[in-house]
Amino acid sequence: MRLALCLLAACISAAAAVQSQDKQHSYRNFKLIRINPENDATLAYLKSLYEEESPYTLDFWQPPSHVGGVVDLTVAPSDASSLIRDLSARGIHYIVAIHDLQKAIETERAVASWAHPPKGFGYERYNSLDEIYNELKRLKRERPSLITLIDIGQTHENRTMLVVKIGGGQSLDEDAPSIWLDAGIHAREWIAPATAMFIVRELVEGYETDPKLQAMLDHVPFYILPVMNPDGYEHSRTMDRMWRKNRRPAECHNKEWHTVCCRGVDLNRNFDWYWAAPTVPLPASGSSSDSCHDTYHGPAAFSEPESIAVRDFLEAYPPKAFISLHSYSQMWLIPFGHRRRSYPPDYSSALRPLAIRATKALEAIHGTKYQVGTGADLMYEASGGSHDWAKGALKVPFSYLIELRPRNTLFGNGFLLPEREIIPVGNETWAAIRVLADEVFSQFAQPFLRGKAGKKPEPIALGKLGLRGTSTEDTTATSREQPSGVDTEAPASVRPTTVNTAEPTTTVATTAEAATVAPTTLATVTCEDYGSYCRLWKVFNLCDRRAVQKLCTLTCNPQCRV
Ligand code: 0X9
Ligand code: ZN
Repeated sequence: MRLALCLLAACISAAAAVQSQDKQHSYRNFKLIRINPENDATLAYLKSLYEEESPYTLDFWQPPSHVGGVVDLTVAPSDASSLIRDLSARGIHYIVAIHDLQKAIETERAVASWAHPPKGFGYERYNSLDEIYNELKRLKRERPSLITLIDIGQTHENRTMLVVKIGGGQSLDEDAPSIWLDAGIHAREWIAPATAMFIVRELVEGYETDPKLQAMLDHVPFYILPVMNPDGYEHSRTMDRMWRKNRRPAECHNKEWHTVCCRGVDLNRNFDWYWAAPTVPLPASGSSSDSCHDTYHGPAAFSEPESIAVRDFLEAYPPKAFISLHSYSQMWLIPFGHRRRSYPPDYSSALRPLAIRATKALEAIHGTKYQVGTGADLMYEASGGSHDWAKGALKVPFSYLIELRPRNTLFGNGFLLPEREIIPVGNETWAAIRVLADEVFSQFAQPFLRGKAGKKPEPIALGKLGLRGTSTEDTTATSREQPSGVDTEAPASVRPTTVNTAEPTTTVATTAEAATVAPTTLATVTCEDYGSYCRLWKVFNLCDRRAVQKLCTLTCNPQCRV
């Protein structure tokens, strides 16, 4: 963690502390140390460096979580030799993955682009916010009926948060099934906005060349927020490559004999899902109350303009799938991440199988392997995350956090993924997201379309739609659902296999899912065609023939039949 310490003797005011950050941060001779904690003592030592005040200037890229879980940390040149001495004295094995972080930063961009930055946007480059927004505006000018740009809010530094809607017509329809994708909630994870832009291009160009994609986008639009933390992203480009948080103005507090002032909130700790909850065992490791910490959760849930803007938009237009792009470690993360062994009721029947299919499609492109599981099981517990909130509070059926390349193996530069990998990452990630989009289309849009086309609609697996009742056609989706309202343990067969999996001893109770998934009676249900635009669950909630006829155009509920 990087602390901005304002020594009383040297500078008294918060302004002075903030000013000290006005110079571009050099990482000359900073080291990236990679450790694979082999025992509890090593883990405890690393946790103490992460959670308590450490004598060294450290920045944890991958915090300590469990024995065998790779820990990446950078250390300032002035502290490197003492830290290394300390590690050696404790018998802790480590590698120096990067000897000069500044050099790695300079080689992250193609040599030519570092020396002579090209003008304008490039899909194979890490672009500035202006370049990204100009590209979105250009696409909109070229295809005004396919693309809608939506300003969803302003940041602390008055930057616009720009969502691009692709497909689904020009108006916003709160009832239409849709897919949300955001990137760049963490400023330094540059591959995420670059991948989001790649997906924008795939959708826009594919609309013209791929009839299946066109049909899908006509009924299931994508809402893409390529840079969720615009202030942080620009700060990371211009001042401090390793900046993570947003740019909330500095908060100062007295600490013994000095004043400490630090800026920024970790937006992925600021959502209202177990916000600021302490982890077990104490003290909190995944979410910090210290404004100087990289995982500072903010003064309250949704205290930040960026998280407020996303919440308000999603509450108005709740999607069927929520995807948040991050880096790094090649993991496809499923809710919930706030506690180990805490899962939504449809974890093993819906969320995980789809994640496995998506990551298989991803692997088929370039052989890139992803781990699948919850962030808490595979990494560390962390509360207040956006994908947990999307699933737990907003009830989005499919919610995921994707940690893109690279994997944290022996080599690999962590957040500094070379520009030459942008296109391969885009291609493989798109293959996975396509699987997800196809699933959303077939579950939430196709049933209506079949009816609309005048064909005899096929019986629908109601359980698959997350509704009461099942069809005789397909009971697999609901047969393993757990009682609603509690977190459940994933069956052993689907538990993450790559983690340290001590047998679960407790089940953590949460307010996870609404009671919409419990199967009731078996019945063959046929659909009546009342049109095309209503969502089935609304029909079911109403279950009033006249209301159904007035509002909705298709129902599969026998009680609502005409
Ligand atoms: O810490 C985060 O917010 C995410 N990792 S990152 O390196 N991109 O910052 C992971 C969050 C996933 N959830 C849990 N690990 N619980
Ligand atoms: Zn991240």
